[in-house]
Amino acid sequence: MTTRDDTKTRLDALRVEIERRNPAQPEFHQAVHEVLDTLAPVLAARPEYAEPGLIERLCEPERQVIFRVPWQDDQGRVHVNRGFRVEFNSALGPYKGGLRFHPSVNLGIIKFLGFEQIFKNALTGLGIGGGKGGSDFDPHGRSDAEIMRFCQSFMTELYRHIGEHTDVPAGDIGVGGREIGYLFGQYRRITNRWEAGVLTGKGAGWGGSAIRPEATGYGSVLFAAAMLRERGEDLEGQTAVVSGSGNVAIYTVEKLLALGANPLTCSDSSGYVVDDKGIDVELLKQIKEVERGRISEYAERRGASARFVPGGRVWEVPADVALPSATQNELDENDAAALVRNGVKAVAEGANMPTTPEAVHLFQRAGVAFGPGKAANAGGVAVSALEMAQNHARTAWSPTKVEEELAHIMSAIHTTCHETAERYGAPGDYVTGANIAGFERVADAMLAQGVI
Ligand code: NDP
Ligand code: 2IT
Repeated sequence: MTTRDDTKTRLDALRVEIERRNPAQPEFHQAVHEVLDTLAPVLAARPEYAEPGLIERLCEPERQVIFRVPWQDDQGRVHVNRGFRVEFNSALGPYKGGLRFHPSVNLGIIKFLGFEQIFKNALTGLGIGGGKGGSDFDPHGRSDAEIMRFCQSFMTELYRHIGEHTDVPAGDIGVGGREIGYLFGQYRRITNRWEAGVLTGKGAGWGGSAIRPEATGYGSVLFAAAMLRERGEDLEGQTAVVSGSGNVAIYTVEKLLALGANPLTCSDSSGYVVDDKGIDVELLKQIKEVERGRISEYAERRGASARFVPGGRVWEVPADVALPSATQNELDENDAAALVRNGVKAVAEGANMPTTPEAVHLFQRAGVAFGPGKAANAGGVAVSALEMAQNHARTAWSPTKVEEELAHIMSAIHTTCHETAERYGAPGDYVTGANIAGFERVADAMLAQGVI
């Protein structure tokens, strides 16, 4: 019989082996460790999951593509970026996951994101596998024409690896509706196919789903509300700190306001704004979505209630709820200690892996409800899967219908994580609940489909 000690020894050995075979990929190691650290109870209880090679297969991408992306700027200078697509696991459906354009992108970052995506996508209950891609291209300060040429060059290679039944990319940092438009145009041109389901996050008039832009932020607020409700509290009337000011942060702020909470902050890589009256979401959208400006402009235009703190971190602002919605490892142990000191009750990760492992443990020890990204931010990819369903049926659902579906999916994810954590002896631990519940679904499919 396999004991928990045997399982732990095996998982520890696997961690060491994964570090050895994937050198210089700290974010990938971090994401894998976080999952492996929580699997011992399920491997001990369900011997079929301890089958040799299952976890090893899960931690090795099915396919990794790296390619050159040459493009010309407006002055005619040639730039060479690197493109990535990591097709991690397709046991549950076509690879599904976003594209990130940011100078920090490298293979390790894309692998961490693709690995997380497997479990997140499993938690949605929909038929989507896990993948991720992107480029070290920096879109900041680039003209529309430069962005278009870059996207066209990127798709000129990527098109041969994707397809509605194979791999379906979407947006992430630096990739929103504009970029998806240019990518889709080039795919259509090269393939001469109107294959709407090859990308999600498309425009409303040409195959996009209602509520896809809003879905990640709305979903993470719904997840925070569900965690609070579990503790007999209501989100209404609570103050919130939100980081980031991109797609996820904007619709997090919008949903907080809609549910009667008070979002006090948002940020970008230059610093943060705090607004004593609560963030004005229309002004935020104007500056960030329409003008593509900097967050300091919000404080300049908002008046006396708001100020800009250059270089600061939103976590120093006291609040009841925290929603990190910018990037990985943006909330460390010191930030967590400050939030706990100031009485934070719940943290829901809108971003992927924004909280360092030390900070997660600190929240859990302090009894703060902690919703990991693979559960809390799954609303975005869930509505992407609904977009694929609409494309397949050549139909378009109303915003009301999509929003109802999203609310239903987020509530089901919360319940699944909560119940799974309890079942495996970790009540209230949403990290364990999310990892085990996602793992069970993928592992069952992998076992049924044989050693491939
Ligand atoms: P956007 O590009 O729209 O916005 C990103 C925001 O985060 C910007 O405010 C940006 O500031 C800030 N940011 C990015 N990188 C850094 C950094 N290294 N340091 C400081 N600030 C940074 O991206 P999204 O809102 O789409 O994505 C935010 C997070 O949510 C990511 O972790 C993403 O993986 C995750 N996510 C996104 C989903 C989606 O559907 N879009 C779905 C699920 C998760 P600046 O402009 O100054 O760089
Ligand atoms: O991290 C994520 O879940 C996303 N960036 C969204 C992926 C998607 O396919 O919609």
